[in-house]
Amino acid sequence: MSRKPSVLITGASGEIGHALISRLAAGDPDRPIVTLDLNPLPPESAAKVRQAVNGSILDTALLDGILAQYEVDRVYHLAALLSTRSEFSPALAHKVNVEGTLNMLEFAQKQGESHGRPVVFFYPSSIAAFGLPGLAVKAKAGKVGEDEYNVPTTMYGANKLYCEHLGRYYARHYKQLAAETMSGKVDFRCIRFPGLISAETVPSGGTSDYAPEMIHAAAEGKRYECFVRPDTRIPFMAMPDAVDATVRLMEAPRARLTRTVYNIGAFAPSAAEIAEVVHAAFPKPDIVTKVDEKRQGIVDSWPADVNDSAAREDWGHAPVYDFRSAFGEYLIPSVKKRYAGG
Ligand code: AKB
Repeated sequence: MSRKPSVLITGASGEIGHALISRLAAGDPDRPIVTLDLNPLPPESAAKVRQAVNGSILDTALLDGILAQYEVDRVYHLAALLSTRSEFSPALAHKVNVEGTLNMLEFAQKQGESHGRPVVFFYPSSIAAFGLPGLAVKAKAGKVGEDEYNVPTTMYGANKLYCEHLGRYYARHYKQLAAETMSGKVDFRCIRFPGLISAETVPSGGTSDYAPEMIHAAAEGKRYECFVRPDTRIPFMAMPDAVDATVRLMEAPRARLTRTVYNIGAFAPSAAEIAEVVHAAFPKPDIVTKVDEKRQGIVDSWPADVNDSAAREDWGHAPVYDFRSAFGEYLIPSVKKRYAGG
């Protein structure tokens, strides 16, 4: 039980959650962190949180229990099924990605009504919310703006795009016909993440995972069959920059924000360029191309890069890592250490 202003992180055992917990615990040690995930938190993360709740965002009774125990005014809703996994289980993806997000928005609304302050709600959307109709259009489109090509071809992308609108509804139009104004309790803020590459966690269920999978396989001395063509290009970001952008957006003064949904970018290498860096960093990596045409089709519908000028102007998005430094200074040294038992 804590009536101190607290943070709730869903999906905290995932790729972003692992890095976010460390950042929030170090940056604001007096704000209790509560996590909710189907999977247990790794011990190093569990040591940094007030309570690690094992359960589902679909369990509204569990959410009501957290509501009664804590005074939450920050929500980082990270729980989701990623794009590849969602294509194998689209109905489950909709339940988790959409109904689960609705549950979390209702949770935030109730919390805001209870303690009277807005609940700042972070929602990670994705470049999967875009849908470019073909490679010629993708090449010509270059850096795509937030409001362009919003025609996703995956269940995950459709889920993310819809939840962007759901969050805007809760923030600005919730129960707009009620006698008393009910909106304004949820301060919804959203980033469309590019492919994220972490040195700390191994990716699971994403279609952009070829980049981190290639690095981790090389570090383990395993063969890697890259499922996209060498010319395939989408935006990527090192996980520390993704977490920095998340915290910057969440801490930005509301008055600075001109949008609820922001693109962010850092670097946009081709699969061949990634393989070249991995070849230079590891002894004899065994990387071969074995295109999975169906997964290739998904990645080809995503933009080659994104226009993130609004994020840079409104709340100072400024990634530290470019392509070379992301691999040379963060990923490769950390992944080598991870598999060397270091
Ligand atoms: C995925 O590949 O599904 C995710 C994403 C691009 O949002 N990493």
